[in-house]
Amino acid sequence: MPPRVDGAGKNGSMASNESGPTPRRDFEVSLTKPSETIDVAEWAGSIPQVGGTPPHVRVGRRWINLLWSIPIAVVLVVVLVAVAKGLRNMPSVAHFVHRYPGTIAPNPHPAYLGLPSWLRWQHFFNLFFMAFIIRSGVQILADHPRLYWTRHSTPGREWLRFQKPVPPDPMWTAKQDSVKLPGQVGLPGIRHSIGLARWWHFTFDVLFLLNGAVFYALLFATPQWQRIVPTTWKVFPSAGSVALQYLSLQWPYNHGWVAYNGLQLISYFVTVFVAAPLALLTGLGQSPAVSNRLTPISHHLSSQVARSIHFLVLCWFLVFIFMHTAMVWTTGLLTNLNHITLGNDTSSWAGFGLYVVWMAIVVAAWIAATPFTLRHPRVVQRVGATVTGPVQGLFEHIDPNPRQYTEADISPHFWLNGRMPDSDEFRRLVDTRFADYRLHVYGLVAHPRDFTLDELRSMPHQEQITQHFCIQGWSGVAKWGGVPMRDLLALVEPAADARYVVFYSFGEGSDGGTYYDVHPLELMYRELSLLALEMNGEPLPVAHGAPIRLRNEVELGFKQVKWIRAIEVVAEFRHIGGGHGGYNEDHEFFGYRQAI
Ligand SMILES: Nc1nc2c(c(=O)[nH]1)N[C@H]1C(S)=C(S)[C@@H](COP(=O)(O)O)O[C@H]1N2
Ligand SMILES: [Mo]
Repeated sequence: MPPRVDGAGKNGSMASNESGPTPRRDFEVSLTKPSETIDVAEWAGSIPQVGGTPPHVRVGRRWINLLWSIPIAVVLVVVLVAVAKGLRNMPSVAHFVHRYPGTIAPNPHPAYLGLPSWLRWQHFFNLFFMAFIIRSGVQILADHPRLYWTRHSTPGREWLRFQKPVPPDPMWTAKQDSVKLPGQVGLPGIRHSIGLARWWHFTFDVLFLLNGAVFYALLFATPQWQRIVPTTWKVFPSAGSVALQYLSLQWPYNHGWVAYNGLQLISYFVTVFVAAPLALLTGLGQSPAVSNRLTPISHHLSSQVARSIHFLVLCWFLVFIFMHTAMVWTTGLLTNLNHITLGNDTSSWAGFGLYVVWMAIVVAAWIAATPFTLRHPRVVQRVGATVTGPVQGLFEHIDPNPRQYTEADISPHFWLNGRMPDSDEFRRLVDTRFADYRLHVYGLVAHPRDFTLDELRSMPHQEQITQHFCIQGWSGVAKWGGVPMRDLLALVEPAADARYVVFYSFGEGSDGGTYYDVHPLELMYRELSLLALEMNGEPLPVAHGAPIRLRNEVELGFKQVKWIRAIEVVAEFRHIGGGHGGYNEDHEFFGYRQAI
């Protein structure tokens, strides 16, 4: 559809346009209103609900199906049990177990006994939050079901995948690479639902972290910390002895009311003081704003390494939850449940009753979460943005260092994403090497103007080697060359009430209607905010956004609009498209601010 050139704008920003030489071009008419509920058949451009593969791990050039680990683990356990049973018949081992029975009992001061009510409540909240963090986390992984140890995301070089090898098709996009999870595993459980999954993940992360902060504080304000912080080296032989006792199928005596055994001590300590903080750090390590700023760290521990470790932390939590629950059930279920629910040391059924209620709440919320998300995605988006928006906003203001990467860091493969423009107008522009291309810059500016590519090429030129972070999880380093946004803005002079900049594309989004995205004007003056005309020293390839794409290095990939046809400066964006600040924000419930 040709742009409207009649100046009949609907955002009331006419005043500053009329003074300019170029008539106002209203690209808003080609925007579409998004749906407010999710119809799975039409979701994300009717993406087919196709699943992935069993996990495969790469060893050198070979890919091994991890389902093999199940029979291997069974055989291993049988062998270990046999070995443990044999060992326990040896006098020296019997002596060792006698010397280190498992629990290093502290002074049984009354303050050490049992679990106080704050701890029992926090345990429940923790369990509830973790359930949703894990579910939504797995959903996020499914949007790019590959893990890497380098920042490059090169197909074939991943160490783990839940997807077939990347097909040789040069136009294969990251969106096509996403997989569907079984509905009750992922949250929301449909393909390419990462925008919504992230809101669940981040919202419950904040709750989990607040709960954890209170837990840390109260733990050390009371003697409770002594339950899970080892204070003697004896914890190691004790843990070994306990492991041997379990493996020989003779359970050690359970002193849980008074103190934990060595194995429990170590696993609780690692979970609370290693795994949980590591989850937070590796989560933040995937943020473009954080990673681009903390280059001394992120140069080695790139966002992909952070993502891989984040996944391994998930594995730790899953194993921990499984073992923990198995132990609760097999080492005196009723007493154990009374400890953690009612805080008494009896074997009545009351604690079991409360446990059933707890679990019923978790299961009910688990079952309701997907239907709720599909019916009220806008609510999920709004709540998520309210809870985590302030943090995201804060991260935008960690100024990234320019040119932190070198030519040697440039990624051999840069994934493609998005839907190529397919209009005749664009095809003609490509055929004529964009000779008739004009970049329309208008809105709340003193001097609205159309730029030819040659004019843009003759403007101040900047090069930057930066890392691109797709919301889906892949990343890539490239050298971008072009016109700094601050130089373009200096020419058109935004009005005093200008606050946002809208980038309109030649391309459509996956549900049809023009792809666009909104950025705060303030971020456009950053050193690295660039209209890129070149990629890796060559004219920008069409697939990567020719003739022009945006670079704003503190934000995720979907905000880097490709195939830019117009830039509008506005005071607010509620009236543009669906009003949420961009195409993916409108249609796929992403966040307008995505510095994480
Ligand atoms: N016009 C337009 N721009 C777009 C998109 C799109 O779909 N349409 N996708 C975005 C997303 S999700 C990403 S990750 C990057 C991908 O850029 P690349 O294809 O150069 O890797 O472009 C962004 N810009
Ligand atoms: Mo993306």
